[in-house]
Amino acid sequence: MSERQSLKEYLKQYSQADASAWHAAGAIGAIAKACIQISYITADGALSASAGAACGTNAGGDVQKELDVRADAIIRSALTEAHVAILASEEADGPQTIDPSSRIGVAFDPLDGSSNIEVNMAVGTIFSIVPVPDDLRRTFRQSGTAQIAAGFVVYGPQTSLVLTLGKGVDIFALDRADGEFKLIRRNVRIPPDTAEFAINLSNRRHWDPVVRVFIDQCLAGEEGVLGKDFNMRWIGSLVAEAYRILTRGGLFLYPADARAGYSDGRLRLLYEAHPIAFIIEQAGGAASTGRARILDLAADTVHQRTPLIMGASDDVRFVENLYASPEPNDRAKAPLFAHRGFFRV
Ligand code: AFP
Repeated sequence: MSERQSLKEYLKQYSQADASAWHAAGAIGAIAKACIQISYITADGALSASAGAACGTNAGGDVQKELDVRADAIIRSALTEAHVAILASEEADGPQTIDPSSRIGVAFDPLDGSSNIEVNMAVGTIFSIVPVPDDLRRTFRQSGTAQIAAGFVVYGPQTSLVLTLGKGVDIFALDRADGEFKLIRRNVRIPPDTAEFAINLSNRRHWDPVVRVFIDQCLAGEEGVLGKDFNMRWIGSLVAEAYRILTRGGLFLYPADARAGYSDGRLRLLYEAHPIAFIIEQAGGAASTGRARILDLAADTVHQRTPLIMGASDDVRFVENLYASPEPNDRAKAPLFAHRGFFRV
């Protein structure tokens, strides 16, 4: 069997492009090495002390698990060794300046989905690599289109790294025989429409009318205006949902809702939605708040939240059209439902 390309060889080729690519390749390599270490700790689960135990709350107000803190420390230490100018993490109040002579900054969620740890479900690490503008303080105030690279690692049955350098999406798997990430899928593409959606249905009473109408149409299946049945998933781990969508297509929705603190949804723009949106778009999908393209947004604060609707491009566009169409209660009869491939009548 031909040797699979290692992440190290892949990054070596990329790093020759220019100074930013060289710095970005160094940061990605450092993050990948840190994630291999995190992968072993998550795999040990309860054997490695109380990894899933709550140990406080982070700056964004989320419950912090012991493993969140450990993962943050591992990645922060790795990036301090790499040539990075400034870091922003879900687990820290504000950005940390490392080496101002570097050309890149890194925003990361060290452990996404950490409420899944104690139930042995997939969790992950998400990262976004951005250029440093003239004013270092504005590094994390740029729109998502400024990103140089983005990726996430899923600690599931397989430890996989999904990566975009701005020219498509490639996937690597951790080869435990030699401790290296190896290329398993090149130029991943997401089908434009789908019959599988992911949303936390328990929040239905809190959603705005558009999301309620849209999901009710999904649930109505063949008998409804959609004209086809759907499958539903909700893993409670953004990286696992994104990986599934990159593998077999689909649509993910974490909309804004009426609960206190959820007026902009739950997910963070800088180190969750921006990197995931970059990857999804690079794979031919779409990522939106329902009213705006995620990558066109710039964060005002490090832990700013955003609604996120991402995956199959035709279906994301359809939800955007629903938001732009007339009164919500007319939406189920909206001409859109009659003319969309997704909603065959
Ligand atoms: P945690 O990191 O606090 O577990 O949150 C995970 C997450 O940000 C994202 O990965 C999931 O898609 C989403 O929250 C799950 O949210 P609900 O628990 O409200 O369903």
